[in-house]
Amino acid sequence: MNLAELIACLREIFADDKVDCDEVRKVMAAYKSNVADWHRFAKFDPNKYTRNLVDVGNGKYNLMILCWPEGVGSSIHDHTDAHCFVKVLAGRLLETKFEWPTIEGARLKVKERTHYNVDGVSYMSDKIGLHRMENDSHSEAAVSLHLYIPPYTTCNAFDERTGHKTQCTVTFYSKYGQKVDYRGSAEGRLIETAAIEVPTPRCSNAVA
Ligand code: 2CO
Ligand code: FE2
Repeated sequence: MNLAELIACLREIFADDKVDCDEVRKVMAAYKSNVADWHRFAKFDPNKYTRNLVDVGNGKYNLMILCWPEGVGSSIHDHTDAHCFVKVLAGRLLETKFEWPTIEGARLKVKERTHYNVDGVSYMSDKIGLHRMENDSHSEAAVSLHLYIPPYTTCNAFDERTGHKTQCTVTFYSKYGQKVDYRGSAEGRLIETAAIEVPTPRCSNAVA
């Protein structure tokens, strides 16, 4: 299965409104990272992680590629009631899961810390708590594939020491392989658009 075939599978799964998390996880795990599939989406910024949109699945989900320079991590954040699947495509990522804050002003409690290597898949949701993803390597960049169901545009970031919450807007560095220009519009515009070509679904074959 290549990336286009993975997308074909996801679109087939999400033709229905119900999300079967096990099925989604299996499909995400069945795809094996191949740089030839995803390099055109993997656009890095040296100072922050970038979010690069790959597919929106008829508005049901956002599939994106995140690029993590050495030593770069996310804030501690929630996922606005979306299901979140993360698959590592290159390098290694550290996920730290936290409990939701319960005591005002108290330090956030760590639930677990897990490293994910290439092709490892993690699942997260607001039911589980909060998380931070980071590339804690000082010598190797990381790339990951993220699936959010349904898509979201704002989330909350949390201060680790106090649990204090701040709303933030999430944006795309590129869409469909084209860098987004945010000058003059909050939505951003593309210089040109190009969609990924998706083959006829062959989901059952791919997952079997
Ligand atoms: N949720 C973060 C984002 O959408 C990335 S961490 O992995 O879920 O930017
Ligand atoms: Fe996240």
